[in-house]
Amino acid sequence: MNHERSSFLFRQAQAVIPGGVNSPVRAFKSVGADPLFIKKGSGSHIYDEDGNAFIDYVGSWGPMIVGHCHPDIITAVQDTMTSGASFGAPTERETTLANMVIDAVPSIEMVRMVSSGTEATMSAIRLARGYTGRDKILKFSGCYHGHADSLLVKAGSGAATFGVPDSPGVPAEVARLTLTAEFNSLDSVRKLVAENRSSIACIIVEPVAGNMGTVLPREGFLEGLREICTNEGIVLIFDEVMSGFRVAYGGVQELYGVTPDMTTLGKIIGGGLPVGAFGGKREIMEKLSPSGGVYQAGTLSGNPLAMSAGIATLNILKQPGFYEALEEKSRAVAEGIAAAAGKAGYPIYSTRVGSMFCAFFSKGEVHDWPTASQCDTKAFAKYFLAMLDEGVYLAPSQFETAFVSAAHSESDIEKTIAAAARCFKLIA
Ligand code: KE4
Repeated sequence: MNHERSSFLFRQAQAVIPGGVNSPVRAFKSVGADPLFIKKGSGSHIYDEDGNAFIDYVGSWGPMIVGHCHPDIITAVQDTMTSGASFGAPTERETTLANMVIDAVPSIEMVRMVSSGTEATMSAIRLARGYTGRDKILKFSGCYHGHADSLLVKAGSGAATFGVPDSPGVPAEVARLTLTAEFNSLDSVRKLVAENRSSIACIIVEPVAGNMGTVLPREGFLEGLREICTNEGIVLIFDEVMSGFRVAYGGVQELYGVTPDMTTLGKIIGGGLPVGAFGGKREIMEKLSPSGGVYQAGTLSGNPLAMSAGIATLNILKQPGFYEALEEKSRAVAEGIAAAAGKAGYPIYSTRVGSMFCAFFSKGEVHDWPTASQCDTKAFAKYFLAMLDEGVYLAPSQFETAFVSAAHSESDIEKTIAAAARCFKLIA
């Protein structure tokens, strides 16, 4: 497959954009290849600058759940554009989308729009700190919540319970306030809570983890977090930037029946335009400026274009049968790939929740970061590049999630499974 123009464009980009990309994971570093420059998308496909076509399982890392260039979204954005992209003043569309989010997400009584998932989680943490008067936060290894300083933190080594920076530029003093537990380990949470009693403002978790590959919560894990937070006066934040409106219209909290105090959203609610949101109990949200003292702001927050794309997207998602049809396609492709791997003599550990799925190159079960990090990333890279040659565009990292859209056809899924069968044979 010819990638000449993409490589030429990548070199041009590298001269003026750090690493040649505006977000690191796009650089294909962990798979050892130049990234493809995408010219256009349509439905379940994307087309690169060399004219190659790909069945797309990245979907812009989650937003494109209805597929690329959906006519309803194009019309909504075009119509809005003719009356103005942004005013920096309230518009009715913001209230319309707010009401749609409130109607959909069990935990949300009030919601604030922002422009990215990072802004949503950063703001939710500040609000939890302002609401509780506490400074520490608790997150989980392997979970990613965007790049705010407090969240680019890993567990301190040895007995140290305080966090250490996970990136240069994050001050040690900031990192010390972030505690890190193990996903699916309530014991690790209880230990940190006991050692930091009455000083933890919030626990933030991806209720279905999507940033170490797709890792499911074990039975009782989310319920246990809910109980700990209720008993300790800790704000429970579900970071559903990826899973919100993805695994169900009401997200993981609808699917698993566990209601957090706050929820962060992004991706799908913007329909491909920049939107993030954080919402929750009225008594917490009313602490936010200008009704309360916790400051948060944004020039383009809730801008009409992004709101119209989000409204159009959610209007498609709430159609009867949308998630049932997506569930069927997602089951077929995830199970088909796993079966192909087994048949080729290269068993993988396959996970899926709704239209989020992952093939872990691991012989054992994956239920947290320590088990996910044992995967054979070299074998994954070979598989990824072989699938790319077959016209299947997966996330360029073992530690990401694949997404199915409503636009994926039966033929797309059959082609994907057949391609996987050939690729697993190559690497077995
Ligand atoms: P953004 O700031 O990238 O909009 O959202 C950050 C974020 C927050 N919470 C969760 C659960 C997320 O998955 C994300 C972003 N996800 C990554 C994909 N692993 C975005 C891709 C990228 O970084 O380019």
